[in-house]
Amino acid sequence: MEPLKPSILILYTGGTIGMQTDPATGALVPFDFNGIYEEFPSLRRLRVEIDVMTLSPIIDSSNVSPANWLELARLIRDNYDRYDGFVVLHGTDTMSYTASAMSFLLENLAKPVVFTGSQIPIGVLRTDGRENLITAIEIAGSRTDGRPTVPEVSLYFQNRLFRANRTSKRSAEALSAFRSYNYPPLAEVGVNIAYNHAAVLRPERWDEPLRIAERLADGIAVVKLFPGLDERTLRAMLAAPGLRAVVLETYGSGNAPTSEWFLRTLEEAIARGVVVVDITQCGSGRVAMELYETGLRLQRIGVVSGYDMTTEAAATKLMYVLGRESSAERVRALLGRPLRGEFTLCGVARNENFFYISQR
Ligand code: ASN
Repeated sequence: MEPLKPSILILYTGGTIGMQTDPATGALVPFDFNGIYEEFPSLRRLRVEIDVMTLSPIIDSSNVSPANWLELARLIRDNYDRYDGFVVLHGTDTMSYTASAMSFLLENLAKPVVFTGSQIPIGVLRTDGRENLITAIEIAGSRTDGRPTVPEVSLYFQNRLFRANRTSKRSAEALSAFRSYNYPPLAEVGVNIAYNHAAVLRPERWDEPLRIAERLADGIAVVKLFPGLDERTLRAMLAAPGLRAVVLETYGSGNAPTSEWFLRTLEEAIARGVVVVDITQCGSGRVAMELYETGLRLQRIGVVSGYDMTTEAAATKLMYVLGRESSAERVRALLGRPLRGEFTLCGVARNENFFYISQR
């Protein structure tokens, strides 16, 4: 008997991938993914069953909000038992934020959730969307030794599959728009899909029911340091009503000025209960606050290390953790360990075949 075909649910949220040219007017109009087999007959050869759900309204991803993330998480939860994998079509501009948020929101995930999109509309001849879509579907349906090959939230773009919460959009122009500077690709796609099995996150238990977090905290700010940031401006930012946490984008390996006003302003915010997480504004590499005096001073006043997290992962992890926990001690404990492989505690990400530094 033929083995059952994997069933995949495509969740279409909007973005460039869903656009095609209206032959009558020449303007870009939304593509109807329900007609996916008619548009891409070759999909039938993939040996997967596909259903499509279109979120309403479809949006340019610049308009995405945490409320949309919670809705997406609920849709995945409500359909979790019916499908073997999920493909989320999303605009590229904020895809890394949504996909990072989803990695935290989906607790006990044991099935693939693959995000993809495109830089050129799917209805344009030279689109990158067709390959991104077809390969994302194939990855979402892939099984190894009877289990899903990539049972985590991932992002597929231009021949590479990444852990979603390690990615950032790095090019507004190139078709290879995403990078994962601090973690190796989960798969490289050429003639074949070469999975990097050792790098893939697997659940501790496969049979735990999927749970989702129902709340994401607000009051999160991202503050990027630059020489010239003055006391009045920083003080105003940290005095924002309802501020609960700050992702502080520091220099190099987590360094910041040692001027008294700067440290005092941060220390006062921390004393008011604001959580401050230190991540580097460099693309690749990690925060090591103990390395220089300029980082050590931050550590002493209670700034938390963000290790090698991206801004996208740090901001969404704070929303998730602060939405879930009210005790400052629990918050610190959850920030201090990787929950979904979003940072590497020490050293450079390593696996058997591969000593990975950067893809620049
Ligand atoms: N503005 C689009 C979006 O993020 C960009 C894209 O999808 N390439 O929705």
